[in-house]
Amino acid sequence: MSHWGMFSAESVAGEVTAVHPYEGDSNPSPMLGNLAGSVRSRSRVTGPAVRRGWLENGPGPSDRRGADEFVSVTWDELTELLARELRRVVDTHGNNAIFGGSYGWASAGRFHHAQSQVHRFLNQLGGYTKSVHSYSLGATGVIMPRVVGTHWKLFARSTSWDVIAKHSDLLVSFGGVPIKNTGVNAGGTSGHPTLGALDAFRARGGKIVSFSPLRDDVEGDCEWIAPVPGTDVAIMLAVAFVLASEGLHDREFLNRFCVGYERFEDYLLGRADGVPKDPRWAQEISGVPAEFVTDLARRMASGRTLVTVTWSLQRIKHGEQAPWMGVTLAAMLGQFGLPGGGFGHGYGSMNEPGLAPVPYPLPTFSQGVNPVSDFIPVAAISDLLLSPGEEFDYDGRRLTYPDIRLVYWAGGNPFHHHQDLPRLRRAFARPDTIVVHDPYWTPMARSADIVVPSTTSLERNDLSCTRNDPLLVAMQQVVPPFANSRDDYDTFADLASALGFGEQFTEGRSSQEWIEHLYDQWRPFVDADGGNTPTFEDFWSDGHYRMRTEDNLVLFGDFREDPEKYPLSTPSGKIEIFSETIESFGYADCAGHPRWYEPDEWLGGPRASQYPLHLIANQPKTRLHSQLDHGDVSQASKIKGREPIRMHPDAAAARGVSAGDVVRVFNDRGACLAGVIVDSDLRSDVVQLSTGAWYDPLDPADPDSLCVHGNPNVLTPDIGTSSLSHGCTGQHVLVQIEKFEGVLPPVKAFDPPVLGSR
Ligand code: PGD
Repeated sequence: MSHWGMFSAESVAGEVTAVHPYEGDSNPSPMLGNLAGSVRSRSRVTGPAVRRGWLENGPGPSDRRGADEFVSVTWDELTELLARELRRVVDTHGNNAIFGGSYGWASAGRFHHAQSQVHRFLNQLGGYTKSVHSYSLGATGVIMPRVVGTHWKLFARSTSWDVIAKHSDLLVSFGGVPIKNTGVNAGGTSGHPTLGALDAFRARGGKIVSFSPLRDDVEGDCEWIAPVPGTDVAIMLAVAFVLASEGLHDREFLNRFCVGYERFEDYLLGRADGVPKDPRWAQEISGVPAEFVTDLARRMASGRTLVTVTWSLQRIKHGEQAPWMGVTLAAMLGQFGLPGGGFGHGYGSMNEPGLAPVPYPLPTFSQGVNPVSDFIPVAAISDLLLSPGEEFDYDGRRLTYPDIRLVYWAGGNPFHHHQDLPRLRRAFARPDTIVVHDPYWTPMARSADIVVPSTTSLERNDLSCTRNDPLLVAMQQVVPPFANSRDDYDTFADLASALGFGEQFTEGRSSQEWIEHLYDQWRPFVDADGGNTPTFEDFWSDGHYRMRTEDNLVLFGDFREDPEKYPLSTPSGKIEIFSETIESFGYADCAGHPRWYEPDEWLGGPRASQYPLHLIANQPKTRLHSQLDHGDVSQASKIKGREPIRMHPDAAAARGVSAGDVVRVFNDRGACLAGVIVDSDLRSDVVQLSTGAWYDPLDPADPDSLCVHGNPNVLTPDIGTSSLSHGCTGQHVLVQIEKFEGVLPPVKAFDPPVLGSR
């Protein structure tokens, strides 16, 4: 099992040679093609390694990270020096001087999940400064619990695809329903039903209106509207304006199930600020014709309409507003909780939304309790390291960044997920020590002091399942561990033992015994629900167990049926179109109801005169984030070895650029190279460069160096969505582009660093 689907594999001499998708999967992800050849890739870390500067000079801040050579050490040496350094930091600076947020997707698998492993270890060490929420859903994770009482139920208990296919008339999707993203599910998936469901929906006469700068955010038939990027909230407001002014809104629903509509309406109609948010006002901002918006509002009110907002819409400055306004629009239509109507968040952002959930908990490896209370919103990593002692706002609280001395990362790649990489590099020069566990020499591993070689999921046994998939899968080892790599569990078990809590960490179990233990602990939940689970031995030889799923769900169906019995977990128990709580925080960048805020970086602002192209840094089609960028499918998409950038023919012609050329993409934060695809299926002032090409600085010693490979995060702003949630804003950035002339520098991202001897 992988995050991008279930498969069986063939291997020869310790390498995976072929991968076959699960026969029950109707639309397997092409990303599976990256797995063959991945175990013995030249980018693998062959054994424990320590940065020479750290080994020779000891712990301390260093701007040589990412540029220094490494020295091979034995496992015993690694355990000894790492245990000593952890003890030093804890004794001298306290446990909150360790940052163990360690964000990242790592691999599928319930036991060998890298974050669970590192968090359990650090908790037992006495705790660590953690991070909260995710790069995927930083804004949603904070705003939605305040508006509808939850964020995770919006996906895990979303209206199912079957219900949409059967009941919806109109899907108005802000951000489309990008099929490429449904290839992926955190923790794995045994099926990819989205494409089939959309076909069935259309065959019944269902229509899709897709607001997106990119045509292919919906595959197949749809009405494609390409507004100025980042202006969706203005369009939603204009639709709401038409509903309110033509009396098409459902007053009864708003009174019974919502609070604060009147306050919002004062703003919407311009009573509060003298600016009616009508379709003409929205046309000025978004470029979408007022007549279209007026007509759309009437169409939306005349049938069963699902308003969907992709996660990408909240990965932008003021990202809280799009999901909040989406909820408000759906509430005005009064179809919340009706089959095929209401609100959806994340259809096409990951496979999970629209899939039926299992009704019981999953097998879980306990992380224990973190005794340290300090935390950061996950996308504040550079702020944390650069500004110790500084105060910041977050969700109604005033918090302080602790002074971090040691950074511990396992299963993530901040050089993929974080924004403004030149700034991140300066931040990573600050701590005394950086430790990274990864199977590969990712840019993050190269920027570490201590590199711990992990196995991949192909080299170990595990259990996999997710909350919206019917199969519990026996993940069976395909090949032996590569070179001198080890399971993260074994590394932590040895370290815990050297630090005096080995027995507490392992509870006396080997990996295989843990897997069996997790299975046995989980069986009673299933059996109490009428399941009939086999013994572990039988399960392991069968390869999977099929669980019961809750089919034909309707998001908030129970709330609509009986709001007194099933209130939302908000202060009012209702949908909070106006939130007294948020208003009471007094934030200038997130007030008590959804509203239009002008973004910092958009084509309508002054910055566009210098950087006139809006770059969409979206999720890649050919890999998961940065994982297996060296794989066959990802490599086949590169142009002269660079990440592909899509440009409209007009934008290309204006710069004398043709398909297959290499261009320099730049702004005042940084620059990268990329290979050109000319494509008319995007706005002429929009370019698209996906995330995930491994960061490859021309001069590894210079944080401002050109990335020769095409990582858009050298360009993106490191600014939180708002004082409320401080989510990631990496999806959008303004750039300029010019043809790259001269000798092309080689791509060295996948070459391991120099490994010297002592
Ligand atoms: P991955 O490339 O998946 O990226 O960021 P994330 O850090 O999750 O990194 C996972 C790492 O784990 C890989 O290096 C892999 O080799 C390693 N790994 C795999 N298995 C194991 C294991 O068993 N043990 C150990 N120790 N390591 C393992 C993703 C993040 O990026 C996300 S979720 C989103 S949604 C964001 N999206 C955007 C965006 O839209 N635009 C921009 N510009 N930036 C983004 N960044 C965010």
